[in-house]
Amino acid sequence: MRTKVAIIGAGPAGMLLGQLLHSYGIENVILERQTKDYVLSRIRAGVLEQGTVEMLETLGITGRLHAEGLVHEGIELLFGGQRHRVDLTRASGGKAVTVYGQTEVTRDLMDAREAAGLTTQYLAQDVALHDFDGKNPRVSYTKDGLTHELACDFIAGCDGFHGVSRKVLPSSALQTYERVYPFGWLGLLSDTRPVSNELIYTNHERGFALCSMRSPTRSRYYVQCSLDEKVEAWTDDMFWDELRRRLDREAAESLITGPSLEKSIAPLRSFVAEPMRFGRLFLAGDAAHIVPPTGAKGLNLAASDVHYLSHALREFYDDKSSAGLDHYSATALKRVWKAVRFSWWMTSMTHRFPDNDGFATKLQQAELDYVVRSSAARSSLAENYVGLPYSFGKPADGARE
Ligand code: RFL
Ligand code: PHB
Repeated sequence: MRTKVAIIGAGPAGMLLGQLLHSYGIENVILERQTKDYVLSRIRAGVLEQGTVEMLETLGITGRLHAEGLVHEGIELLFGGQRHRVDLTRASGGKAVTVYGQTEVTRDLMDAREAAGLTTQYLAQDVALHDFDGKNPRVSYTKDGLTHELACDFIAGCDGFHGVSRKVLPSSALQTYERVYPFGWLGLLSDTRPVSNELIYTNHERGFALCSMRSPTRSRYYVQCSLDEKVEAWTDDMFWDELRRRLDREAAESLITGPSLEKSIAPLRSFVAEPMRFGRLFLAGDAAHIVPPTGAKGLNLAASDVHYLSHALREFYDDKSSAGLDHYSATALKRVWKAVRFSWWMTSMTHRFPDNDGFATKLQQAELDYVVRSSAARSSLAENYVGLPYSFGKPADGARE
């Protein structure tokens, strides 16, 4: 089999890249290790930047997103027992975010791909990348006991943090940067009415909590937990009690509880691998970088990476120019690092660290108070939360978006 771009991974990065390339007439094949249902069962992101929504709009697949997604013009910060609203739209000059689950984005992309008759190989095992440092890369994999080979012009490694694409690179070719946080998030999904119309990010002495949602009847809540905790040890009642303790009185009293549809623990980490290109292999999304979910940036970064990469590939095929591909890594990393900074800042300001002393706690309180009282600080939070423009920080050396 032969294609132009072999995409490893059918998460948001791979599926979105596949559709963008298809819209430019660039043939591609997606290889995914898991089944379609497995990919769709992972409850992850919930907040889409306006730029991500606009990208999906250009693909003509936002019918369900606009019908079911919830446009949010603000978030609430809860600290010192009081909630403070940050008006994102006012502070960002008119922008907003859309609450629409990652599972739904992926499903819409999968449906569009199927409708267009494009090839996705699910249950592709033992995926291996070959000759990506030359002009004729190949990807081999096994399926149903048979070995297959896919010849291509380029490989896009969109296989997440634990995928193979980054791992095939010699360690001398990559510089990695990492911060592992000493806590995780315990998340619970339930068919209950959300406690508030907007998201509540909470700094509490017992730890961070987040009240989010998927729809007017489906809630997503998180509480900070320690890394050695086991999800099985948390009954639903224990979760609801812990969440209630971290909320203000009004929210605690109006919190509607119910059986969990899903419960899981996610560790928090910042990680960046540089560069995001090695010969004809390009990394995108979680394969190249991870951010803690506090800033709601992971999926949105996957989207901006594939925006840059799809433009660069279009330029290669249409204009016979490699300039966009040559600048892909530098251009994408500029935006990645700003999201790494924002996610680290949101995490630092809202979580309880094991070594938090009185000084660190006072600084957090001062930071939160500053954010809600200073219009400059609110604007800074808002412009990052709704998503920095894709051209932000364009390299001065003429690198293209
Ligand atoms: P994914 O989603 O991990 O998809 C990678 C795909 O590659 C497949 N794969 C392989 N396929 C073939 N061969 C191999 N050897 C393979 N190895 C792996 C996998 O099966 C999978 O299908 O990466 P991608 O596409 O880069 O997307 C990244 C996002 O999923 C991630 O950044 C977000 O979920 C992060 N995130 C959030 N992002 C946001 O923008 N807004 C949010 O509100 C938000 N909330 C969150 C989050 C992540 C969370 N967790 C669980 C880490 C909340 C949480 C709790
Ligand atoms: C979610 O709804 O899962 C969610 C929302 C905002 C975040 C992280 C996760 O910052």
